Amino acid sequence: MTDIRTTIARLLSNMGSTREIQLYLRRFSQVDASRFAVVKVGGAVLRDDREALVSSLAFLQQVGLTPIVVHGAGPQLDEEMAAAGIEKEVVDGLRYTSPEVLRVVRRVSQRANLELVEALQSSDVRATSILSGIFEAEPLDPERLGLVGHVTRVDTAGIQAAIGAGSIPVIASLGETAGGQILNVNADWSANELVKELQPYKIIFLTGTGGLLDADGRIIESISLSTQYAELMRQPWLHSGMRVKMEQIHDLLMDLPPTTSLSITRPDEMAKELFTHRGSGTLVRR
Ligand code: X2W
Repeated sequence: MTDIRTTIARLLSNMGSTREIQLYLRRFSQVDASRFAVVKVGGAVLRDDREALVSSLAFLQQVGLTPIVVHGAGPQLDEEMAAAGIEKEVVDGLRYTSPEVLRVVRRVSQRANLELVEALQSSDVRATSILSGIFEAEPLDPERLGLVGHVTRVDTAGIQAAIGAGSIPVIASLGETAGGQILNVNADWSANELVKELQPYKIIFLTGTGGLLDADGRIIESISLSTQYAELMRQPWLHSGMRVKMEQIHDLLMDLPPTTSLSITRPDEMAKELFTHRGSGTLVRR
């Protein structure tokens, strides 16, 4: 059973008083509860950090801030494909998806999803598995990428139903065409499309590194896009994966109300990021 007191004790050890946490709770209680936060969970976090993930999601639900979870399963797909002897091909950072790869994608995404939902439920956290019906998609470039999709429409009905029942929606990153063809969608992309549709108060990206790292491997605490983005993009140490991610974050935040912020953090630091001034991880604002 996940213990709310453990999380609060850990928060307090970072603050010294309950004033800060009360301040944030008060602020968050004014936010529309059906769209408090979209939390994107990378496959590596699901695999390596599930206990902390479950306890931090449980904490949010226990204080009445039901998060909306969308997850990937990239490393699990790599492993499963290697075990099946299927060669991985990456085109423009996306996994070439043949019908054979798609079968693995469906199986592995579903398994990763159910494992998280079951872990939440066995910690007495209400959670709803959502494997389809959210992301309408179309093939992006069938010749070069096979069955990779980009999201064309987001249907939030299933999410709202779960939230209304106090249950954490846990959404796999699979798209579906109007004709019913399942497509493989990059989980950062599906999270971004969900964010554009729902316009949540907070966007949280949970990664293994726990933030954007500078040239010395230290976490950059905050980035103001309007004053620091151009400079950041000039840095030679910003490796290509993170560069693409930052470009996407930039475009996303520019499309949203200026009060929206995005945090890149680790599961065990998520409550600290949300409820303390000092935070943790990297906070990105317009
Ligand atoms: C991704 C979907 C999984 C994903 C893939 O096949 O790896 C495409 O590349 P992470 O763990 O969040 O990276 N899709 C089209 O994005 O998982």
